[in-house]
Amino acid sequence: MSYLDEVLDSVKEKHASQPLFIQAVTEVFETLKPVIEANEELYRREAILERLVEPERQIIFRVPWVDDNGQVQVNTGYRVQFNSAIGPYKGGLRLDKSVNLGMLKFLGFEQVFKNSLTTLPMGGGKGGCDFNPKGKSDREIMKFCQSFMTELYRHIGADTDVPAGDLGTGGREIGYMFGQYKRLKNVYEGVLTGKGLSFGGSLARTEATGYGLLYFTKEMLECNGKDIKGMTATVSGSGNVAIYAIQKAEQMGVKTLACSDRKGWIYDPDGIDYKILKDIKEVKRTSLEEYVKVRPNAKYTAKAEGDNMDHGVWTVKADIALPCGRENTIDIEDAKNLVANGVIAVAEGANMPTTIEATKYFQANGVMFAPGKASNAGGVATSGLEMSQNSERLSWSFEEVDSKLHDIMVSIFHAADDAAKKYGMEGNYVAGANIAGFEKVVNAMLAQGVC
Ligand code: NDP
Ligand code: 2IT
Repeated sequence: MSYLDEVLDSVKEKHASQPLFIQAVTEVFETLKPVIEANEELYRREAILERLVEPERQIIFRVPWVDDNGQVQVNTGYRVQFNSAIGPYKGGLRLDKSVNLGMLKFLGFEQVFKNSLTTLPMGGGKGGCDFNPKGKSDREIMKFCQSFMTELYRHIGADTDVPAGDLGTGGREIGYMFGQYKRLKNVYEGVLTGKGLSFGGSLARTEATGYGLLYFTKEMLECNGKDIKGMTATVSGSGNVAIYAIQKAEQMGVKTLACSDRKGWIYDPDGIDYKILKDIKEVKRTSLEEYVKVRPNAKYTAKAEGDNMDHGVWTVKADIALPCGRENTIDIEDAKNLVANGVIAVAEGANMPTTIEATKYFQANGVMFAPGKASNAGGVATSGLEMSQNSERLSWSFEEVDSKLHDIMVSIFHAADDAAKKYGMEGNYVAGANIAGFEKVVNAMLAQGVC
């Protein structure tokens, strides 16, 4: 049995209860074959793959807090410090009732490769909590964030581990966590990114993931002889990534026809108005149902109770599909619908929103497919730029950060494209991104010895 298959089998056996982690490792390993085969003896002796799939440190802790009724609530908090070969651990904090260790290991594993692709010195990590922010008052969110940080603070630091936002964690939560960190440690440092602009945040960080996704998509289309201007798009999700993807799409002359949230989805034949969307989801924090009240031509469709999928959005005919909600929300049926409707490109704004089967179906049918660890890397890349600004105690202008973000996304596309070509898999950006991300991390690991 090949070294790669041996390690993959052992991951499947050892972590059978972590299906998302197994899925993430499988997708990466399948595409690394040519690189591993070329160096099999060395990698096996150095146990490179075993080390890559084993987080350096996994922290699990109790998060007690008091709700508005005086009731004590208890959640489970996590930080997975996955790999620090190329820099301090870096990655977001997810707040959602579905959070568990396997989910954070999948996200942390992806983050290692993604951060490597950004060209910036950042290792990979991820954290979060099974806390459900939905329906909580502002005070409850603050009390939760303070309790979460009361344990997390001892494990992080500007040169150790720098968390940020992710699904369920935005500027409000980062602000409360930063305040508590400062109180406990008595140090004012760039320990979190995505901070408010008055206390060390970077301009363009809020917009970065969505903007970066479109910069990547435009470059990918251009290099395949297509002009993004005049195209149509569909988007899943309507949170941080989705909102700014829709805004940048509009700036590039792309009309977004549909987007979704947990409860339902909207179709707007005139193109989704991102300002209305932003007000509903970011300011009022309410449901997409509100959108159709102000846009009479738009249509709202409710999802069935408990449905995590975005099937509705993927039935709408469009040139580009941008999954920006959560994992595994484009399955094989959705992929067939999209291909039948003539989709040209699929670019992941979320982490692993497409199943492996659906990804392969897109590739087999000539659809350009941009994997999240490349196409959504603009968020963490701009976090890296926030860290640089914090270190030099300066703030760069919006234009300066945005232009660096643009250049990073273009360079990530070419790194993935070149690596795919080098190993005879032209156009397979999944393989290219995995290989390019892997090579840098592994070279650093080998140089640093057994650790
Ligand atoms: P947000 O919390 O801002 O938005 C998430 C969106 O997804 C919301 O519209 C939410 O619906 C929807 N959603 C969440 N859970 C479900 C579910 N179970 N079923 C259907 N829809 C759901 O998160 P972000 O926009 O920050 O993150 C979105 C994705 O992008 C995640 O995969 C995240 O890991 C990834 N990502 C985020 C980055 C960032 O910088 N924020 C960077 C790179 C990747 P509702 O509005 O109803 O809550
Ligand atoms: O998945 C991701 O890349 C993020 N949630 C952003 C992480 C970060 O550190 O900005």
